[in-house]
Amino acid sequence: QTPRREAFGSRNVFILSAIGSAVGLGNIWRFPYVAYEGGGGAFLIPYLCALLTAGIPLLFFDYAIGHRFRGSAPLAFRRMHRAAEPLGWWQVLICVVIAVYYAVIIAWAAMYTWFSAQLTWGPGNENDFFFTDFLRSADVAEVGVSTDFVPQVGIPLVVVWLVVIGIMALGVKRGIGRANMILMPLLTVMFAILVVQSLFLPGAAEGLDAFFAPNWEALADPAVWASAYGHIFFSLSVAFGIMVTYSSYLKRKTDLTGSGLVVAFANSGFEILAGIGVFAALGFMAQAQGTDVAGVATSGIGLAFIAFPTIVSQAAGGSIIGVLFFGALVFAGITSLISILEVIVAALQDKLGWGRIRTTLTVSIPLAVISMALFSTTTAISVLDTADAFVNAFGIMAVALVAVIVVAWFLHKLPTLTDHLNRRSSFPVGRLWKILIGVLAPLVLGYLLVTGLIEKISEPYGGYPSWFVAVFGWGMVIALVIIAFLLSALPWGRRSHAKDDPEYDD
Ligand code: LEU
Repeated sequence: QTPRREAFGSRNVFILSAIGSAVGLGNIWRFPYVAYEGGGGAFLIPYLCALLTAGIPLLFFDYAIGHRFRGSAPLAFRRMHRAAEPLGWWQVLICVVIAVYYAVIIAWAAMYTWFSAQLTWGPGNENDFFFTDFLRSADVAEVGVSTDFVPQVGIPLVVVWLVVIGIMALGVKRGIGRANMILMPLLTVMFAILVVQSLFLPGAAEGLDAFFAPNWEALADPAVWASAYGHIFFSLSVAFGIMVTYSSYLKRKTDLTGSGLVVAFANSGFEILAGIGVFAALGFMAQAQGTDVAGVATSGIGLAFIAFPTIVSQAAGGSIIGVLFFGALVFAGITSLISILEVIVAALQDKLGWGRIRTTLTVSIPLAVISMALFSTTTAISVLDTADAFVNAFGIMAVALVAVIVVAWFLHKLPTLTDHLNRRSSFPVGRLWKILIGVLAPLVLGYLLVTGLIEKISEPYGGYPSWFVAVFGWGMVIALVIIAFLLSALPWGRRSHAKDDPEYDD
């Protein structure tokens, strides 16, 4: 007897969990700088275009697939058409790559929450502390991929894995749903306090000026539009299985598009709030260092682990800012990481018909080991940076492109999905949605893929040695596709969910 498919406790828990997935590191450390660099206030235009013409339509697309075909990504695509199963596994494997590095950043942030409380890095020493004392960074060009274990990274990483394994093992309702019910309100409160506190820092107004001042010329630059579209997929967690999986746990009679709009706008709201908080703090940092905001603005690792510690050292009440900021990264990160892992767990559960705990352990332990092996060592940062760049540019974008083309043009499923969305939904979709998914999305994604390809071929990524980029960049993204086909070729377990979900027929 196949176990019954799990479900979220209610639509609200689903919405909160979907927001939990969407709101993550991307919102906090990527968006503010993408917006600033892409024209400040003027960036709102490409951003809204990307959200309305690609982000939200693809979110509906994922929801419709997961909810109509009631399965993890491989199962849902397989139910659409047997030959489409590899698409699902490709999405699962993208999540495997993201999971192993996403966990590491959460572990760093957890340590920095602690460091902030006592300014462990020693004011003025933030940069050296991060690279030399904390990560013990070595250069891949000199040492290759190192196996030297760095305990101050490895130990919190084990803790992060134990926490998420615990949540995952409890299942969709008691684990994922409940974790989001607790962490999301907490995150919102912490973040709100952080933003308000940043606004009172001296120099905050200059930071906000820099963030919002519109540079209209940026709109003529195709790269700005590309960055808006590129950002939105990662930020909304669309196109790599997460929303397919989560929506498969929703009751049959659910308003899908209404939920999607709530999730999308909550995610954007959070993003803009993060921009305000981050730039207010950067304004303070610029003033304290006697330079302008342009001189200190940055994103990603540089923002979180160098600029923010500097702000924490210099601001009055800096430790509180640090604890709130890094604590927010940890909470936002965990609720995203569990959604990434659920894609993998659900896929295996469906394919093999295994129980929750057995599947969770089978998935998580190897992932935890890989993540430890690659990222608790002195060359962590190069591997992480390369894997992130390539999986975004050629994993997420590529699978999204192939999925919309296959579903729209080869399987002709858009009418089925439209009907499904419109059955219960408060916001009807129609011709426009089909055009956005079937025509505009392929064009935009195709453009992004080609420009990304040209850029990454024309100069070696990140200045790393070419053997290194060949393995962790190109090799990795190509391996994902090959393994996806191999996994699809494996037979479905006797107790798998392939055929017999009574709720699937409708
Ligand atoms: N949407 C998440 C973020 O913005 C990432 C995703 C991979 C879960 O960080």
